[in-house]
Amino acid sequence: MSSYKLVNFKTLGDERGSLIAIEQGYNAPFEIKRVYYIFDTKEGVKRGFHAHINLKQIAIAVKGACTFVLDDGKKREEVKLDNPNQGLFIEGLIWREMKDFSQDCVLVVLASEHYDERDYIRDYDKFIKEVENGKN
Ligand code: T46
Repeated sequence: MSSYKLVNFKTLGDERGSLIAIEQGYNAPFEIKRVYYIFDTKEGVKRGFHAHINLKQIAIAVKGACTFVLDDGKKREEVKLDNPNQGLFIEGLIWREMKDFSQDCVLVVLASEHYDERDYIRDYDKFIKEVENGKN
């Protein structure tokens, strides 16, 4: 099963400022085994250019903004992340590219599995073949 969607997180704010909590089983629908963050991305840089076979992830621009290009093998869509109360949930065979990082962008990603290069498909033609093989 492959899909992606934007999810909204509740902001717990008071006079001191804002706080968002992400809890496994509540607003994160998978066991969180890994957290990584991408920051100091140089101007004009594009990242990603791969799909995952099994991984589930939630990506949050906790500061600044960036744009995800999401491709399910049939259609391409752009999703801009520019708000810490929004997360992009991605599961399964979705080709992703990231671009238009603002200088201050900090992109935090929660992942369902430990890092494993074998879960990556980094060749677009191979990704399309996997989709056509019905693994999507
Ligand atoms: C994804 C998008 C949104 C590790 O050693 N451990 C890790 O957990 C990760 C994520 C990466 N790495 C190494 C592998 C590469 O040598 O860090 C280097 C950069 O990784 P990569 O080129 O895959 O980074 P992005 O920004 O293209 O993609 C990353 C994630 O890899 C990927 O899962 O969905 O962010």
